[in-house]
Order: sequence, then structure tokens, then C-alpha cells
Amino acid sequence: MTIQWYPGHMTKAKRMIEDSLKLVDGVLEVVDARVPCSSRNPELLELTAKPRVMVLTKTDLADPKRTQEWVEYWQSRGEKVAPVNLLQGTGVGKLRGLVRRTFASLRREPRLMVVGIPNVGKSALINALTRKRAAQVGARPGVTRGKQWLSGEGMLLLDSPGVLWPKFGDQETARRLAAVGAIRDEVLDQAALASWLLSWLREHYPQGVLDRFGALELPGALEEIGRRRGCLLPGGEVDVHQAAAVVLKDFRIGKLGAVTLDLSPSEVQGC
Ligand SMILES: Nc1nc2c(ncn2[C@@H]2O[C@H](COP(=O)(O)OP(=O)(O)OP(=O)(O)O)[C@@H](O)[C@H]2O)c(=O)[nH]1
Ligand SMILES: [Mg+2]
Repeated sequence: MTIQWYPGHMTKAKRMIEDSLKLVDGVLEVVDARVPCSSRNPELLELTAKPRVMVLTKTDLADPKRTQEWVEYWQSRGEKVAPVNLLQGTGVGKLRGLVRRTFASLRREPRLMVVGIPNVGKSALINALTRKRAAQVGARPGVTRGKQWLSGEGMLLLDSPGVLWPKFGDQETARRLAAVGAIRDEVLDQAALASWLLSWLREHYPQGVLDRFGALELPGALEEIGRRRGCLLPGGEVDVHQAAAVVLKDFRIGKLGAVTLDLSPSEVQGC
């Protein structure tokens, strides 16, 4: 399985982000706690040297032990990091405090831009900080729109969040990003992705899969799940694509347990 990266849009996205960065005092870098390293964009550092606060979203779906390790790792490297669960609003108060302290010397509300790769929770973060459903925050790269400042109570947020392209890395990084939904499903072989995920989970987080689907043999786990879930084609054969969709959906909403796909900082390079 080879995952295709977004071509084309990147130059445009980069230019849009660069333009917007000129207008702000700093950045809220949004990262998915299930892929804390893989969902960072290394080129963000090249785009701006302005102060940033990292926001680790979806902590409810991630392994709490791993989240703690990553937070401590980044803090030890001088980063400001705030883990949050945006569904519950957990950690948002602490994030506000961190922003206030980081930009205290400005003596006015900091102007911030929310950046991150697709689906990490940029819109959800803006909504949580502004306490409203800010319209149209899910802009995609290349869409030209007017910019607007939103009040986040103690900060001003630019309403056209920068959608960074994912990290160009190895296929392992690509698979992890695909598993959490940061890469559009249309460009993937879902059955191959789900099979990989099942075998990875069996090695690293076996309990969630066992609880949800029962004991499974590898290879053939995906077919077996399809059979058990009644994902069948008209002839009675298992529909592996439907089975894959079940597995990926369950994983993405946490039904296979709290999982972090990037292992501890000591085992992952480049973050
Ligand atoms: N469980 C959980 N889900 C979250 C959290 N934050 C965001 N989500 C969900 O993640 C999905 C993506 O959130 P968005 O805010 O749309 O992400 P985005 O970064 O704006 O995505 P794009 O605009 O597509 O780049 C939505 O289904 C959110 O409900 C969180 O902390 N926990
Ligand atoms: Mg969005």
C-alpha cells in the first residue's frame, strides 16, 4: 500500500500561511495527541520564528501515558504545550493561561493564527476558544477568502486557519496519519490500511480489539470481522471494504481504546 500525498496545493497553502503569519504575534500549533509527532509539520518552523503554543488535541482518544511523555518531552525542549479534549473542553482554561503568560510582554491581546494539518481539530479549537460556532473555519488551502478576527477572550484568532500539509515521511508516518483521518480516505486502500492497523493494534494495544471484535487470527482478521459483522457481498463473500470502514470508524471514535500511534519520544525520530 502506497499512500499518495497531496500534490499541487502545497505551494499555494504555503503562500497563504506565510501571508497570514505576517499579521499575527504567534501561532497555536494544533497536533493530534494520537499522532503527536507524525501530525506536526516540520516546515512550520521554517515558515515563522514567531512564538508558538502547541495544542495537543483529542487527548480523550490517546493513551494518557504517552500524552504525558510527549508533553514532558516537548516541555524539556522549551516548547509550550497544552493537552486538551475539545469535546469536553478539558484543558482549554489552562491553554488560555499559557497563552496569556507566553504573550504577556505584548500588553495587549495577542493576535494568533491556528495552524495544523487537516482534521486535527483546528475548527473545534477556535470554537472552544471563542465559545461559539465560528462559521467557515474549516478552510482548505487554495480557497481565497476574506480574513476576519475572532475574539477568543484574551486573544484574537485569525479565522482562516492555515491548513498545513502533512509531514513528508516514510509510509509508516503516512499510515498513522491515514488511520486517524488526516488524509482523505479516497486516496487510500482502506482494506490495506485497516489490516495494517489491526496487526499494529494487536501488537501494541491488543485489549481494545479483543473487547470490540473478539479473538482474531492474523492474517485474515479483517475478513473475520466482516463475517462477524455481517459485511457481506450479494454472493455471501465478505465485503472487506465495508469491514475496513467499520474498523477505521471504530478506531477513529475511540471504540478500540485510547491509542497513541506514535510511540514514546525516545522511539520516534524527528520531533
Ligand atoms: N474525540 C475528540 N474529537 C475531537 C477533538 N477535537 C476535534 N475533534 C473531532 O475531530 C474532527 C475534526 O475536527 P475539526 O475541528 O473539523 O478539524 P480541523 O483541523 O478544523 O479539520 P480541517 O478543517 O478539515 O482541516 C471533528 O469530528 C471533531 O469533532 C477532541 O479533542 N476529541
Ligand atoms: Mg477546520
